[in-house]
Amino acid sequence: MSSSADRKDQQLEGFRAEDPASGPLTTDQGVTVDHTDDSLAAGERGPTLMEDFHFREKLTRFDHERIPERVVHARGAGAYGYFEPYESCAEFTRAAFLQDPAVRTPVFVRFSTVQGPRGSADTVRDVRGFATKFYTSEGNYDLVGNNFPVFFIQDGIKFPDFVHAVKPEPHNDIPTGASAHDTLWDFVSLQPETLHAIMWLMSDRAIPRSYRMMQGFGVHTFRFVNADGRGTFVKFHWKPRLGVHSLVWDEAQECQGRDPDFNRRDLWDSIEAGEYPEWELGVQLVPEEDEFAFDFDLLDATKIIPEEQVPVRPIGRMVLDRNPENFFAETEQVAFHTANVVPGIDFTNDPLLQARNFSYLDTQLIRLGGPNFSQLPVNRPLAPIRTNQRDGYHQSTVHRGTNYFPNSLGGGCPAHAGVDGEAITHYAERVDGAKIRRRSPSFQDHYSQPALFWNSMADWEKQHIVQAFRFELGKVETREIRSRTVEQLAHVDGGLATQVARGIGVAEPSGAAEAASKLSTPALSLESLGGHGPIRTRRVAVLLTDGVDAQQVASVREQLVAQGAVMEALAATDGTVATADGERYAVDRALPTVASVLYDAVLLPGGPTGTPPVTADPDAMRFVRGAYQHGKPVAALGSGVGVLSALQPEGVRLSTEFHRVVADQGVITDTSPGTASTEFVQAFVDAIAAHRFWNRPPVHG
Ligand code: HDE
Repeated sequence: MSSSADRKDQQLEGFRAEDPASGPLTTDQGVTVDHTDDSLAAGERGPTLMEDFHFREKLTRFDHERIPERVVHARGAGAYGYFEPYESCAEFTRAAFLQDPAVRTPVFVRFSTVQGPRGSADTVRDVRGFATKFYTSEGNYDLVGNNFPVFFIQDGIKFPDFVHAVKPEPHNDIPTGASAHDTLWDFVSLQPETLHAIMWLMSDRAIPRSYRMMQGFGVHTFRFVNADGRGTFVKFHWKPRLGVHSLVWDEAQECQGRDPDFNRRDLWDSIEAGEYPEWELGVQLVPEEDEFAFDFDLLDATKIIPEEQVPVRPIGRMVLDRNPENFFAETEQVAFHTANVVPGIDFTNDPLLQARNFSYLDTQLIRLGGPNFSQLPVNRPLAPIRTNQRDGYHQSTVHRGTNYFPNSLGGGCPAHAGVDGEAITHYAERVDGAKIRRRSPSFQDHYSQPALFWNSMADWEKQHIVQAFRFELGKVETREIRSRTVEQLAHVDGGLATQVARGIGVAEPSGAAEAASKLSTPALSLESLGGHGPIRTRRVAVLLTDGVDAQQVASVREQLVAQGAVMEALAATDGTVATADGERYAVDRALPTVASVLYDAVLLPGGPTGTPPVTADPDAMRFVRGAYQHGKPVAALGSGVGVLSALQPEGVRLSTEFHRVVADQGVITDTSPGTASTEFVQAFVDAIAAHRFWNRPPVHG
């Protein structure tokens, strides 16, 4: 793995390579200018002249650098990669990119938050977008999904209402990137179809540890169509290879200040380091004849299909292995559209999906300034384009020949493919109905699935959900909205509603209703999705001071790095520390520039001469306290254990047994001096793989 300095050098190399032929500076017209540091003026101290075309062009171009940010999902990070199917899916779909395991289809993925503007922080409580563009041989296919499997509303006509409610309040544009405010909860309390997605939003799913450790979902029920024209309902799932992991709320908030780019930096750095994130694509398939076999409607995007009812079948994998070269050109200008489908993938009548099929094209027209955005490199299909569409803003294709059909002058080209063969045909679904503006009665149950979600959570997840509700509703100024929301929660689960009510100073729900469902499904719980995965790319901090036993550090480092973990040496100041054997040990970062929230685990090595004085450094102690508080693995060796002992009065739990490995709730200690034992390293690796230990008592430092 290359060091961050090496990576920076490579990047700069890239910038230099971009330098147009390394020649002299020119105007947009290609005229060479002598310099660009002084504007043309009438005398050294005189007024600037209108005639200075270089100055005017430069400023004008600068003034026009911004395009409107996305109304939602404004803040994003993208990467290129590829998708390959495990085997042919011909039985269900004729989509060319799902036929042959030997065929790799290039992709571009953009991850995003939803509420905040482009400059907002990454680790806010929010849904994450997970949009994938497959550049298939039959044209572009966009799977524009989220990291929740359900959405807040059932019909797209409510989208502007929902988005207005969750966005900053209109009078003062507050809060940025946050849902904890009156208008959102006013809407939620009056629109119970939001409750299922709200449960996800209050869970730790809304604060992912990394985009690389996040599930993705197509949300809607789509339709696969095979070569015989047979349709099968399908729901799409992305599952990360590294397990599903989240932050804790306190940590997420601190991250917003310590590193507002926490998630996008993580994605960028991993790809630069050759640690390519990977997801498995899975599908839940429902034969058409089973359309009405569920106690919810497949067309209702506020519902999941429990995996016990329809298992997720893995069909392929996606690897992201290349960072974009220019954020604006690629990540900002990428244009997704749910209606970008290829033969073999079709829609259903889900009213949310139908609305999206209108909205995304409309959005791109205003955002990218005209109809030719599909000519931008990131949007351009690999499949050949032959249309009679012409002109418009920013047309960069020089079309030749005729531009209408039928024609004889152009040899009848582009010709019609006909309905057989390669052409896409819309699924011939029979439709018959009166024109009405009315929600189907099959969309009316808003409480069973939020209850299913709640029942599926581990105790610590439930606790986090209650705390999140208390935080969010605690920021709501209008008491009536708080009470109304609690009444809604009472329809989901009386216990949940009561616990929330107690934290926000409103009356507990009267005669708390029975739970709306007694069912549960482990597939929803982070407890079952997270633990004991590989430790690849987990960030481990080792806290150093003068007198450290370098051999001891090396004995842990070697094995952790061999398993793909990233280890960074931190000390009070940058530079080096003196080791016990008289050498210098290079420091990666100075403690005041980082915090435990940016790492997954911490190692406290010792030295042969008693407790190293890291206990005297308030930054170091804050670091250890934070890591412990957030449930992260903490390992200490030799006199390094003394650091933990110093925190015992604050509530850090530590069983001091001398000269043996003790692993308890992710705190691994061995007071023996010298190199770490295999047993110690294994216990540390296991703890890092488990990610977090939720059952630690709170500390009060
Ligand atoms: Fe979107 N959504 N959305 N959305 N959405 C946009 O399109 C919209 C919905 C999602 O990285 C916009 O290009 C409507 C569900 C992602 O560029 C806009 C409705 C899901 C992204 C839009 C929905 C999503 C968007 C804004 C209700 C998950 C970011 C900029 C009918 C399945 C894509 C843009 C990227 C972006 C409309 C609901 C996911 C305004 C009308 C459900 C990941 O067109």
